[in-house]
Amino acid sequence: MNQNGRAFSRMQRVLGIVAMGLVLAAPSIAFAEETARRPNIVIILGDDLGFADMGAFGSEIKTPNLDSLANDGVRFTNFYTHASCSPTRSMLLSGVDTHVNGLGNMDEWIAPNQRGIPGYEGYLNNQVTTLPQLLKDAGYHTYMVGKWHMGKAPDQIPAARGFERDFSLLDGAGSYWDMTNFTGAAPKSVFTEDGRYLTRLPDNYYATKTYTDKLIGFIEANRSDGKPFFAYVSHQAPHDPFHLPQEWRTRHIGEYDKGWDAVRQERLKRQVEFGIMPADTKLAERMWFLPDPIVLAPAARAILGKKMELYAGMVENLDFHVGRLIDYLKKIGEYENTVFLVFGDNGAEGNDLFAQIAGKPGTRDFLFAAINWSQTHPNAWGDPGSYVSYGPMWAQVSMTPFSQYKGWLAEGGIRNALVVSGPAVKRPKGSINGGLMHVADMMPTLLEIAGGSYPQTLNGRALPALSGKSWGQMLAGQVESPRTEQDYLAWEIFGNRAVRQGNWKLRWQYKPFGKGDWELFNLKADPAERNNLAAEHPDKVQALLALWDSYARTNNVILPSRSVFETLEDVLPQRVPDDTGYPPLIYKKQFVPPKEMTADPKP
Ligand SMILES: [Ca+2]
Repeated sequence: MNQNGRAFSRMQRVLGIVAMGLVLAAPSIAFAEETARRPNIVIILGDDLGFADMGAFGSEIKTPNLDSLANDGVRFTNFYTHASCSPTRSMLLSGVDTHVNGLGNMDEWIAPNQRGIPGYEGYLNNQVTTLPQLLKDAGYHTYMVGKWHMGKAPDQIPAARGFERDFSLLDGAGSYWDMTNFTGAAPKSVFTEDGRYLTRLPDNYYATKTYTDKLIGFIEANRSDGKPFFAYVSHQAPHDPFHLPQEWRTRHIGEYDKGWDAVRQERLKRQVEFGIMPADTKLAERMWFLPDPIVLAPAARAILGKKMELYAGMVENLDFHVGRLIDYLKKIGEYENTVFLVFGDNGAEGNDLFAQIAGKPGTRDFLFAAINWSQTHPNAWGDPGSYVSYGPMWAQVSMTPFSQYKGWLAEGGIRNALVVSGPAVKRPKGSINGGLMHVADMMPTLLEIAGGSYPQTLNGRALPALSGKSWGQMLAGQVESPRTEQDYLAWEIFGNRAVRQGNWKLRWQYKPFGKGDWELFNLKADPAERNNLAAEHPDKVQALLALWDSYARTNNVILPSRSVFETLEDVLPQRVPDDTGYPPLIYKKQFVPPKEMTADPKP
């Protein structure tokens, strides 16, 4: 670019800054006086990455690059997503509640009574606009790599929703090595590159590596024009199937044979040392249908441990490629001027997706899996054609110290680790904050950082109000939370419901993960949701119920007539009744006769 061009683009930036001043009454993220350049924004999303999976959040998994962002920024411990992939992503990119933006239910699980109703389209609908669109309007380059999961039709793909460049997997999951997907009806994953549907994948494709290569290429191609960029790095990793190159499979051999309880205890100990969890935190109950690992034979523990070895490898490989991106940004001098946001999109995956799809012998999809997902030998785990996930025991480890996992509205389904770093963050480097935050807050926060604005109308139609709150003042260190004690958050997915206000949370879940009734928890005293206080605090239950009703009315929540979880009670073993002492059978202690009446057998 010549000198005149540079001067012109500088003038555009100044004009953008002036525009921001008009739009935002009191912008708390003041970049204007410090630097003439607006920061780049990089969102690094780990698919099904758990709260406790980064080293900086207590994991033994080695994530030096993600940890370096945590050390340069702030770790947030009260950050909420939704309980599954596309609902979280829809709020991230629209800033609007799922029941309004089209992901009132996941496309894969829309109930009969939700079909055809606005807000339940199963893709990001046209009632909302998107963060990349508004950032593009504000003068940013907008790039996306990785998983989209919010629609496949030409008007629903990343290129149609504000991304200038993209390399995207449109499906919710699939092979990391090729285009193989999961069902006979939809056997191939669908990819786009710059708005064109791909006929095949690039040579030497491996999802995490290729996404990173593509993104670096996008940034490199435009970097001489001086415009800031927004990159949505929506990694497929570490979502199952655990597919990873050979050299990443063997870094933790035998390390998990000690079993899930021991690893959870170790992670909690580190979380307490770091100050992520309070010193008196107790672990959530081990799910009642899981064995105590010490009762398992060594071979069984080794084979279950190997699944966690592969998961750890997936996370470490993800971290490695994040490190490549960081190194590249440092090399071109953009690292210091980049805001990073790192988080997982929902709780770790403890459900058996593969069994849900292909678990029933005699079905079409069982046959499809037998042909396309046949590499079942442990030595082939990680290869194309293998399908490994790690089960509820290790998902609980990933969500230490919380209860339950992905799909549910217990903390293990919706609370995740968040790191924010970069020029917008004025809090001490490496510090930890417990403010109450939500993924829908990212839209107003990032618009504030970028000097963009949220319009009231789109093509003459009113846009729905943003449901989140900007973190501007909090990142600047002026307040400890974007929310007051009166503000509340609420969720609904698959018929499960929850609301949180202050330290209190009210939750309704299907049996047997819930009671099929409202349960009340004090998350400050009991983050692992061990003690249901509903009977002791009926007034609090009523107050929170009123908030949930208000949320449901405002957002047109339609409880599903069918749920993925509705028959789970018939599938899982019965929970030992809470009422201790019943049935007497399992509480009868060993009868010990009076010692003086005992004798050895007669010869
Ligand atoms: Ca996910």
